[in-house]
Amino acid sequence: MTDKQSILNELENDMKSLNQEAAIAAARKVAALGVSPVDAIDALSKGIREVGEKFARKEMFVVELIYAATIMEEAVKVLEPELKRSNEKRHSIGTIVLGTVAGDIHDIGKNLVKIMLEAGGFEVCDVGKDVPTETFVSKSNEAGAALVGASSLMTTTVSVQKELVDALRAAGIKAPVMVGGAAVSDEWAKEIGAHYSQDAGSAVETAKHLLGKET
Ligand code: B1M
Repeated sequence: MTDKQSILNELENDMKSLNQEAAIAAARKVAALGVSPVDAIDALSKGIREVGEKFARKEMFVVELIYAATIMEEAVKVLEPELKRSNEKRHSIGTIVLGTVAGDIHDIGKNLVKIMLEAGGFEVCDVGKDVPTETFVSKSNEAGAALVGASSLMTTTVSVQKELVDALRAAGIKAPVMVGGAAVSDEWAKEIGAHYSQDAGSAVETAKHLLGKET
């Protein structure tokens, strides 16, 4: 196995076993080994999703879920400078208002999407997590959003994305809406008049495509 593959396996396994110290140490080796920070985040994401599955099977407690989130946040902090360096920053392509919908406090994925969009040349107005629909609408107006991005991780909060699309249109805001998050699908996005993006990398491609800014 190559050094690159073994560091990715290490990151995934450190997350699964909730070993913060080892995960941070492995994240620090990523740049030196020439491993893509995006691949490193994918490996951590695989690990944290397995933690989520164990939680769903009642094999882990919520406190362990919280700890996994802390490990993810700390490891992303280590990887973030390299992530930004690996993408050339150009002039702003447009402003994106981005947040996690009301009732949902999951923001790790949304924060990764933000990092990638900024690195891809967008200006991001991050409205945060558990954001009331009215705040999305007012911030979109204020910022002159070219695109609105809404994340949702739970089956119980995806319906808020529809509420958001409807509220934006009712307020006369025509900006396209991009949706994503573990509980979202392409079918759902189409059903509510939005556009689906599966991960942080493809969010940049989708945003550029929606704004007609493909290179
Ligand atoms: Co929670 N949680 N959680 N949780 N959590 C899930 C989502 C769950 C699936 C776990 C499970 O049971 N298997 C489950 C939801 C079940 C359902 O759908 N109904 C769940 C639950 C139930 C809960 C609580 C209710 C638990 C409780 O308190 N009893 C509670 C929710 C409270 C609330 O929101 N009101 C809760 C809390 C938490 C923590 C606080 C402990 C923590 C979040 C910390 C944080 O975000 N700051 C947490 C975590 C870590 C998870 C799991 C394990 C991992 C989520 C994550 O960070 N993934 C998650 C399991 C899972 O997702 N399978 C789970 C890594 C991240 C990089 O991926 O967020 O999918 P993701 O983002 C990706 C893509 O989806 C995409 O790009 C990202 C990067 O590639 N993407 C977009 C995301 N947003 C996008 C937007 C876009 C485009 C792409 O355009 C705008």
